[in-house]
Amino acid sequence: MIFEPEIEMMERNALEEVQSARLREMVSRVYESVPYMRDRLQGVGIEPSDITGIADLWKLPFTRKSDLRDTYPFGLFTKDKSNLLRIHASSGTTGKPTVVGYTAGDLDIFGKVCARALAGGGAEPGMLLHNAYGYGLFTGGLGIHQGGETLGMVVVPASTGMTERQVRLIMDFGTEVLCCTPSYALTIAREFARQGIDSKDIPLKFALVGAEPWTETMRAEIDSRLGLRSVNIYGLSEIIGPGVSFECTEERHGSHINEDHFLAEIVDPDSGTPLPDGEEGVLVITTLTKEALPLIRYWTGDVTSIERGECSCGRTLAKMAMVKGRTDDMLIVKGINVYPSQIEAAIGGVRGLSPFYRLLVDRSGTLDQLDVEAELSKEAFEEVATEFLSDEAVEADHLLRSIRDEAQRSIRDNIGISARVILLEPDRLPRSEGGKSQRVVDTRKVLVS
Ligand code: DLL
Repeated sequence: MIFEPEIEMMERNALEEVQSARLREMVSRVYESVPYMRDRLQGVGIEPSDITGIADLWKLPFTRKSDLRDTYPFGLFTKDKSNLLRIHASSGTTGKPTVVGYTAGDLDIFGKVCARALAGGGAEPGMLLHNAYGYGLFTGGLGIHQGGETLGMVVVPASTGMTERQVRLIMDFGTEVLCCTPSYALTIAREFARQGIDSKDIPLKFALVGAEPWTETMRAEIDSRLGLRSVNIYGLSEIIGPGVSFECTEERHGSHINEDHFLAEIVDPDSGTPLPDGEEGVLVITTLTKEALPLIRYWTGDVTSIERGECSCGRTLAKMAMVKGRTDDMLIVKGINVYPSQIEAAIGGVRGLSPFYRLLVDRSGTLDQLDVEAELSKEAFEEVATEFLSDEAVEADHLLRSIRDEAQRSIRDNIGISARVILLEPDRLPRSEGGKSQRVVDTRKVLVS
């Protein structure tokens, strides 16, 4: 189902006209009402009249997370805080949190873009939506909640944690749609298995997962363990929250960007130069309709690429590839750039491994060392245990070594880096309780321990 077909299937010329008109209006509004941004634009010699349409976008300067921090809490807002209906904030592991605000109009857009995503993922009015994104300052819980209500779904505001209860509610209510992070979807799947519930008896049909990078291997795992069809949902608080882009269940290949609200570009991470469609770089977004916190060329830090063209679902909205990671999550190991999701993809195809892994980066002397802790799948572990018990320790050892060697080879062949793979028993690594998962422990910066 397409929630707003008149927009989501709009002809590109017409869409670009809408974008240009909205961009002109937005730049003038920001110039008039945000002194910090007026100074920034004047500093690079830009007057609102210089921006006649989307072809002039490149002339505008980037806005970065540091601008939000420097003007904490409300310095980039166009409206006085008494005109807002809601505030969210990102926890911010370092320094001040990033604060974002919404007018009534912004919340209306938030609900609609999330409704578009839910509909794209297979949800329909009247279906039950189990929302296991965190409720609170994080945008995931309330954003998806409002999207569900906007679509006419019955929302179960489960939030995160208490996984046993989540499973019971889904079974008792006969819930069709699940929303949570991909890592939490796997935690929920494990709880279903623990309770002895077979995937074919789980009522769930669709899942919209996002808020952190994930891969096709994880998708296959989520789909088969929960007996559903999962799609990606992407977004960030600064732009609105979830609902910036979403996959359609027809293709599940690229996430449609809600381009009537969010103008997307891909730029070179070093020079900031816009890159052509299909090339990988940093996603930069300009909000076209946001009232409280409009942002000009916001540097998301997320690495992806954009494709335009026909989609079998009928939508004409451009699509962005799965986010590979954030430029600030990128590890440089022995001089080679590595995103955790690349390691995940490289070991994902190795038979005998589960989707759970963790990267440990350390330095001995001047040499970086990358260790990949990877859990064995339950089946492989049982095979090894059976061989040990029946006095076939040599075969067991052989099996473990072959899994390890294949994982190391795959990392070397795919990423060009040598890593030591450490095999763990199932369930040894910390599991997601609903929030974003931490996959990297980098001790290179530790001065004293
Ligand atoms: O994570 C909003 C959200 C909630 C999106 C629920 C999807 C579902 P923030 O906490 O501000 O907002 O974090 C935004 O998370 O810049 C990406 O680095 C990452 N991210 C979000 N969605 C995806 C995704 C929410 N589908 C940051 N794939 C973004 C990969 C994602 N990374």
